[in-house]
Amino acid sequence: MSNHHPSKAFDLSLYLVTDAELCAQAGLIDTVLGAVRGGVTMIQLRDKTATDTELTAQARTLMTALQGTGVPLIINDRLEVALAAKADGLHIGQGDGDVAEARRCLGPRAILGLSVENCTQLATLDPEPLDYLGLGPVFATSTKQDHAPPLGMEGLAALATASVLPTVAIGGLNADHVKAVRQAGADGLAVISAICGQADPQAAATAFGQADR
Ligand code: TZP
Ligand code: MG
Repeated sequence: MSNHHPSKAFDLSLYLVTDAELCAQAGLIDTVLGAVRGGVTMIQLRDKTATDTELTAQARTLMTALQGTGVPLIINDRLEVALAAKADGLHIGQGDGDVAEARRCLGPRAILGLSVENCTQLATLDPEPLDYLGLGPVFATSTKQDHAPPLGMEGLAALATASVLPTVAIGGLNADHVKAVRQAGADGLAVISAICGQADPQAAATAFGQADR
């Protein structure tokens, strides 16, 4: 994998981003563990409304639950939470703070990801502190409010091809999109509702692996 910290192993193939509301019924931990049994390779804890204290408690519980699975836990946006919970990494969006500063705080071993929504953002970023890019939204989605204009598969391909970093596609994706996303040149798919919102998160995750052939 062509990142700047070759000792770090991570696999973007199927990247589950959590949503508190969509996970509420099955429970956050059970949703995540089911998804991991179904083949999810990365977890991002994302909750725009929880306090740092609440999110840190959830992150610590998830870190313990994920021990031995080899699946890293990434925290969305909250550097302080990532540090307090000793999570495996942090994912930040455009305007969520300075990437170089985040890297300095987290140290070289943490996985650091950045969301990229268009060619200008890609052309102007410094890849050095980063391990991967999230590219999206590929399609319009109701899961994220006020998202950037959708890229479509062609827009995704343009960004994925131009990126020097590994990439994961996000936004309106489900198991039917596995082939197209791979053909566009992305290393994996990141999903919320295709797994979190489902009655059986393990089966929902498994469907992505079965589509991959
Ligand atoms: N960033 C871009 S789209 C999105 C995020 C967090 C939401 C993806 O949710 P879903 O349900 O997989 O479309
Ligand atoms: Mg953000």
